[in-house]
Amino acid sequence: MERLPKISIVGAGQVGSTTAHLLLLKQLGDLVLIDVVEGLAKGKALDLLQAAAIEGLPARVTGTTDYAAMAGSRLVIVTAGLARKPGMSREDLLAANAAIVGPIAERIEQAAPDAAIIVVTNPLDIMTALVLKQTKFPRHRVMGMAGTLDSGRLRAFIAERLGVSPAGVTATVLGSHGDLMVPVRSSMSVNGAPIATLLSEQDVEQLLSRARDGGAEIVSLLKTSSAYYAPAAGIVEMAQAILRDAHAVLPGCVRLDGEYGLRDVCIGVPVELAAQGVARIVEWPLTPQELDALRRAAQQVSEGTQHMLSAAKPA
Ligand code: TXD
Repeated sequence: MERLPKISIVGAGQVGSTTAHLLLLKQLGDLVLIDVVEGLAKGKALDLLQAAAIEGLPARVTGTTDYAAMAGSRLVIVTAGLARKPGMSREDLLAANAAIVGPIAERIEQAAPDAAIIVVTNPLDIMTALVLKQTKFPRHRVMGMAGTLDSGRLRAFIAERLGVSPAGVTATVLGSHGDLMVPVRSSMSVNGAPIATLLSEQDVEQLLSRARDGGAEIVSLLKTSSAYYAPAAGIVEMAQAILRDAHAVLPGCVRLDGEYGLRDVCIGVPVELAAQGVARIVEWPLTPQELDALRRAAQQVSEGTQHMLSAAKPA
């Protein structure tokens, strides 16, 4: 059986296991699931192996509690941590998830020093900064997933509203994963027609606000968990671009070193994804309003990151 690139998923909960299933169906890698809960990753791995047999697909899937199993991974996906419950903001998860993700980053650095990392745990932008700091990896190998999800949500709502296929909808969301997401209105279009020619300002606002609250809408319906099918699809869109060396331009959370006039902050911008991870940060010609919104988002993430890092320092 041909060896595929090794992909490790840390956190075999809703998002982690759904991601594993999609990766397996797309035959993108040999999978290792890791979770602190005894038996959970192993059980999910067995279930996935059996699903693959029914699909007639070759699969290597293992589950363990041992971080050393990440050794040799091309890609590590971090989904470990708490998810939101109704009424909680992503920021409410900060302290608890920092205490989970910080040590995981150190284990990745030890076990898989050459891997690219996709961070998924919330609050996303701050967790990406934490993983970057703890692993000391170059910035092109540490990225956060949120923009592909938020853009997908927005495309779904636009397509539904206009009764068209989402494949014809172009809409990208940059900025922070949360209230300060930055939809790039200037480039939103449907089958080549600018959005402003198809929908009123008020309609567009309504769709943007539904996309912004898309996660909370699902949390309030599910009550005991948050979304996982679309998040997994957003992760796999990025993973596929890396593993297939596609040079696809997608929104991703990366540390900026002067791009968009911003420095030392992890925030969602267009990135070209290829075998090495982020091959390039793409600087789109944003309108002054979009640029301003991106800077405001970056300011908030930067303050949150500083707060977390100073709280994590020993007294
Ligand atoms: O757009 C995005 N970035 C997001 C982020 C979209 C959806 C979900 N998002 C966040 O991902 C969410 O707010 C959470 O912070 C994570 C994971 O969400 P999920 O819905 O998968 O949560 P679960 O089902 O509770 O799974 C988390 C798993 C669970 O099995 C724990 O036992 C495990 O994480 N966990 C750990 N695994 C390994 N190592 C450690 N230390 C650990 N701690 C918890």
